[in-house]
Amino acid sequence: MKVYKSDQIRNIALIGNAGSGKTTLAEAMLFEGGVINRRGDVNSKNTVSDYNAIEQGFGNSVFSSVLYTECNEKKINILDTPGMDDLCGSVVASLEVTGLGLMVINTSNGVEAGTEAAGRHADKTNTPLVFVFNQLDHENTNFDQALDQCRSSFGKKVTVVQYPVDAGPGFSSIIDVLKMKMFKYGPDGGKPEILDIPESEIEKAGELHNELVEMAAENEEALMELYFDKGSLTEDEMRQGMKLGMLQRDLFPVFCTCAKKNIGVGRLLEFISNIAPAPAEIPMRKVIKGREVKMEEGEKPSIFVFKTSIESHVGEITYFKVMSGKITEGLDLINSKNGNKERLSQIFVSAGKNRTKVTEMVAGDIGCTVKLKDTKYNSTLSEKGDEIEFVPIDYPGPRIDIAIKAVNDADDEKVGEVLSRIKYEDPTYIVGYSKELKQLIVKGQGEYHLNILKWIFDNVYKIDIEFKTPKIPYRETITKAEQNRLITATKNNRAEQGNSERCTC
Ligand SMILES: Nc1nc2c(ncn2[C@@H]2O[C@H](COP(=O)(O)OP(=O)(O)OP(=O)(O)O)[C@@H](O)[C@H]2O)c(=O)[nH]1
Ligand SMILES: [Mg+2]
Repeated sequence: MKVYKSDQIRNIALIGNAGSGKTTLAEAMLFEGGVINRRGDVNSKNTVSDYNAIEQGFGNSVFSSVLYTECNEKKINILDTPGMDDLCGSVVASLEVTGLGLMVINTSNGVEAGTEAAGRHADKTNTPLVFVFNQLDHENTNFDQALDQCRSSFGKKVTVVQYPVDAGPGFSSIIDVLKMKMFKYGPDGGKPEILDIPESEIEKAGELHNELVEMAAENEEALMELYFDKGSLTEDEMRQGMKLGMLQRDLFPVFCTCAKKNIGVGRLLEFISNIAPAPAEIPMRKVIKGREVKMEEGEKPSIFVFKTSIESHVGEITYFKVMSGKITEGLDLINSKNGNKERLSQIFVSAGKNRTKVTEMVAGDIGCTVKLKDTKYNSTLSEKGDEIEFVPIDYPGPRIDIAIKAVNDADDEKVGEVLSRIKYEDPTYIVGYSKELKQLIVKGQGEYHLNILKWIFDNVYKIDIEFKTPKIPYRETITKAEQNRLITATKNNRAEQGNSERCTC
């Protein structure tokens, strides 16, 4: 496997409503980059990203998957996140680590609850967005309506770079107003024919091109001057302006795809490889301990762990981003949380469950390792004597709580053990024993989140569990006489305080 330099790396997170097509898009991206030579399908349960048994059981993504592809000599790391809002923990972590969100929209539904929820996470983490208008081959697809809805929810910064010519079941052609060309795809998608814009579309394409030029020029004074002088910008100047606009979250470009038929995916990757910010171009994660770190290859090495997963036959897999310097196989680093030495005996790049060993990895890249002793999500590993701790990921707080119990009393202890593992894989489960209620309480994001927990107990650990409403804690009620006594005592207290204050004046 090739070793990529920092400036050859791009990191993106696929976010959006459940079923909008993120996993299908990821599959097409891997295919386009030559990482796989056959595209799987979520319905056939053979995609690279949804490889967990639970994902195949539920028919949707449950965990974020770490994948990569290649385009124009750049390695594009892709974090495919689940769209169900109950699983938002991995959306937040993925946005914080990648710094660019691809918001996938099902154009037959427009903006959905999950689109808005993902948008809120992107706002909170201050992450730039690219909109991917997907499923343009649907009978009910409606590009204009989806665009209007995105503009009402996300503002006028949602800017058309591409629009479909023939959206609907025979969808094949996209007009690109950055390149001012039409891309026409065959039935199997892939490489398009690049054609001149047809006569009938020239006026519309010209107007949208001008809108895009203005949106790009607005981001830098020099570009604005050029635009006033020449009345236009070159493709490179537009790219420069668009990149600045994206970084400032003033421009959210819109791209068109039919992920299922691999239409528009290659061009989207090309745009990411050309315009998406390199890791050093996004704001550096702050530290809460140690020196200020720069995302540079020449710095001392440090990595930030954003995900832990447990897989049968492998054990614990630790996913990280290299935050500075270069890491190599066999490197010893210190976990700043507990002071333990950890050896990176093997480092891998990951495409779902397939891991490829690499000898080194540089600042900005995303990879994984195995067999660490005691390093979980939110840990920083750095050199001895250069202990650093990055700001932890701000996971969303719980929205519901429930008491959990083994159906068979003999399994009670095992339930506790399993929960303490699961909460490392999904930190939005919070587990604790309430001494007051004498119940084991799980806090989570919602009913779906709890269904997932039940599935894991049933299918992975084969332990029968039941959920119960937490007991209501017993509190003494205050009698009327006692209330009166407390009121009189408070009044006397206040009067005494007032006196003492006056005395000191
Ligand atoms: N017709 C059509 N179907 C699509 C397209 N993209 C995805 N689908 C289908 O939409 C369904 C959901 O696709 P996924 O890729 O699993 O969607 P997702 O966004 O990953 O869903 P979650 O993991 O639940 O968030 C599947 O049946 C796909 O085959 C598309 O461009 N056109
Ligand atoms: Mg998915």
